[in-house]
Order: sequence, then structure tokens, then C-alpha cells
Amino acid sequence: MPRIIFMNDRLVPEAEARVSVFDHGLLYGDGVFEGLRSYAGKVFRLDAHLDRLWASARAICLEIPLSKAAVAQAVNDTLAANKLSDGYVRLVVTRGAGSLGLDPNRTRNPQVIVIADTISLYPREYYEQGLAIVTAATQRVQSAALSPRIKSLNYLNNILAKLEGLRAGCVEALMLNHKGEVAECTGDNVFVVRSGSLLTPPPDAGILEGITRNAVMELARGEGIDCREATLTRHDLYTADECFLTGTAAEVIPVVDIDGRTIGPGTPGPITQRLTTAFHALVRA
Ligand code: PXG
Repeated sequence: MPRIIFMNDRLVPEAEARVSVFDHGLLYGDGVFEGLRSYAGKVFRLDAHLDRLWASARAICLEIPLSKAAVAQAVNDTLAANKLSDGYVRLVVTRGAGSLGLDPNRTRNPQVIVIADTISLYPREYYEQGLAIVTAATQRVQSAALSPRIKSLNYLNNILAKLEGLRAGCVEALMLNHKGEVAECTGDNVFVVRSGSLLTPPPDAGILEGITRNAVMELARGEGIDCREATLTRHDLYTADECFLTGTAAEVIPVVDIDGRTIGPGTPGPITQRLTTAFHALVRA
């Protein structure tokens, strides 16, 4: 079934959804994006995703030529046009077509694109048994070079780390910042449980402030679990009682092995399981 894509102001069949080879999104990775999910016909935290998209755009001086309300409508229309009630949405805003050369002032027409598709999930056994991950040698880019808080079309830093993970037989890889502190995984945030407290690196560790991360922190507090941001080292992860990752695609996924060290008893822990259950209830609420 060919998909229906939203491009700028209308829905078009996949075959007609085209961007210029002169688009700076293609030429330089100059643009921003979001990955969203809908559950039972409702997009999870749509406003938070739009706020983050607008913040990313602002940080790169990119003016999105539509209102947030119009983009929200486009997201819902695209899901409906593709008859998806449980789906994955990729929202992309490119700098638009321009002359060769970096100058963003010599571009026109930023492209606003909404793609809706089925979501390809990690196999069930990963959730039941937990993931093994490795630390990538590729560090997170320093914020002074390119803030990891910008969800830009420039994902090579994460892709290089992902390649390292895949070469080691792992579907995710842990990334450290330039100080050697734990930042996040290539497309997921990281949490540990230590003595009953839930800990996750702060935004200034060089992370994307995940929407799933924030939802899980709220859920933990609602469940009476002490939850805070903390600077973490690999040692903290190796010696944690539990570890899990969060992300739009992965939701909450347990980690039971990091760089060959077994985490806790090597099975998904009780707090991880509680938060997984609470997250499933939240997205369907
Ligand atoms: N860190 C990074 C670097 C990410 O790219 C997250 C954390 C988790 O954030 P959310 O807001 O999703 O909880 C991400 C999110 C994809 C895809 O298609 C990638 C993400 C999310 C959804 C889909 O690769 N990355």
C-alpha cells in the first residue's frame, strides 16, 4: 500500500512526495525532526514533541512556516489518511532548497514533511530478557560544538555509535560525553536503579531530553519512587541494581548486560517492570 505523505500544505501519495536535491536538509543535514507514536488513535504527548521541534528549529534559526496547531492537524490527518491508529510518525522540517554553499540565508521554502508508518518494534524477548549493550568509543558531541538537545537531521554522531553497537552484536550502544560521563544511548535515554532510587543523567550531560524519559520520571514520582537527575559514570551503571532505556520507539526496555558486566541478577528488575506497566497504562489512557 503506497503511503500518503503530508508535504507543506497538503496530503500527497508517496510517489509525489519529493524534495529537491538542492535542499540543505539533504546537502548538509540542515533541518530538524521528531519521532512520535500514536496509540489507539491518539498521539502520545504531541504538544511536547511540537515544543521540542520548535525549540530545535529556534536553536538553528529555522522558522517553521506553519503554526503548531497546523502541524498538529497535519500529524493527525496523516495518521488518518494512512488508516493508522497505532503508528509511528516522523515529522521533518528541512531548511529548503538553496544554492550550493552553507549559507542558510540563500535557501527558500523550508519543507514540512509528515510521514506515518507502522512501527517496527524490538522483538518481544528483548523486553522479557533484557538487552545487552556496549559502550561506544564514539563520544557524544560536546554541546559547545553542537547541542545534543537539538534533534537535528545531523545524526551521524549517533549512527557511528550505533554501528559500533551492531558490530558488537548489540542493538543499542551507550554513549559517554567528553568528560567520560554517561550521556545516553544512540536513540534512547538511560536510567539506573540504585538502592531504590531512580537516577538518570541531566540534560547538561549531553543528552536529548527525551519525552519518554520525562514521562517515566513523572510516573516514578507518582509511584512514590525517589527519582532524580545525577551525573553517572560507567561504574555506576556496572554496579546498578537495575538499568533500562527509554525512547519513543523502545518505550521502556530493560538492560541486563553492559560491556560484559551483568547488571543486578541479570534479569529485568522490579522497578523496571513496575514502570513498564505504568508506561503502558499511560500511553493507552
Ligand atoms: N536520545 C536520542 C539521541 C534520541 O534520538 C531519545 C533519546 C529518546 O527520546 P524520546 O523523546 O523519543 O523519548 C531519542 C529519540 C528513529 C527514532 O526513528 C529515534 C528516536 C525516537 C523515535 C524514533 O530512529 N530518538
